[in-house]
Amino acid sequence: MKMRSHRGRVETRIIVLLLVTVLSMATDCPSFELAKGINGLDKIVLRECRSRSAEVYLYGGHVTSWKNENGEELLYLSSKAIFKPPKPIRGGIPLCFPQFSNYGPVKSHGFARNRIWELDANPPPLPSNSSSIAFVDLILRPTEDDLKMWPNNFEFRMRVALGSEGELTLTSRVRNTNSDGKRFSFTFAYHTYFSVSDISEVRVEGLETLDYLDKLRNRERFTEQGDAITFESEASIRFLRYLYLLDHEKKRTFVVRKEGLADAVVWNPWDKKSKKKISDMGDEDYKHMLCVEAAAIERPITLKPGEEWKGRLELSAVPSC
Ligand code: TA6
Repeated sequence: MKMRSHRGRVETRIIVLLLVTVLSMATDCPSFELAKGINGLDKIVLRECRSRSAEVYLYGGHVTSWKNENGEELLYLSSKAIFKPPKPIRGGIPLCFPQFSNYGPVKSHGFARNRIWELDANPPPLPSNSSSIAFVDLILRPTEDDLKMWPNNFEFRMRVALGSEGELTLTSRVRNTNSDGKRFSFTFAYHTYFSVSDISEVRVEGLETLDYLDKLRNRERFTEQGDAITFESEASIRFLRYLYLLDHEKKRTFVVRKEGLADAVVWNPWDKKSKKKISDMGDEDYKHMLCVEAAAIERPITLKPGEEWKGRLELSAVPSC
């Protein structure tokens, strides 16, 4: 692999930071800015004039905030979230790569969410979404430790974009840069934590007739019969296709559109698990969050050297009755 020196990386980062700052100052209504987040970690803030915004930490390439035109937060972020590497941030949109959960030899949910990503000054062209108001490009390359865990060279590029209607789009591109002719396979998820009014007031639609695997029933395969699922206990299930998350109390529907991501996971840890096993989550937080994750799990993605995979997630929040 072509490993860049630490000094090279620092210099590139300083140039990119200067460029971003100059561009941000050049407009009355800055579309993005660099800021210090919790515990001094670097974050990028994407904005448009009507209070819509999104925030992404370089730590984990992790989106931690997405706000609508009223400044309301649409993602759940735990008040107990530990913003201290290597602990992943609880809430927002963790990236699971190169492995989802414990489906393989790498640690659960992979290592991308535990790494400091870099700003990508010169990403290869990505067909731009003309409605994007602000976006930022990030890149992750493997560290020596990653290569011990998962011996594959890759470039993982991600664009986070805020659209003119407030939609949030994450586009991931993973390229195999192995120089020894070796293919690699990986699984992936955008582990999105949505903020909901009350878990007993929400339902997920768009799942009828789809097959699913229930992790709480030995990952057995079932076929969904109903037109929606509601929540009364712990849930950890995996579906296909795109989804709608309806929050009746807030009169809001989240639409989850996905490309290149055949699976979806729906997860809520419920009371016992969040109290006993998830120390970085408040005891009652399970009532106000639901993970609806766009993923590629059942059929891992396989890339030959030089090949690239793209997985796109678009989230929008629309009024509903
Ligand atoms: O996506 C669902 C899941 O795999 C659950 O089984 C649960 O463990 C969750 O992710 C959170 O994982 P984490 O490692 O972030 O605590």
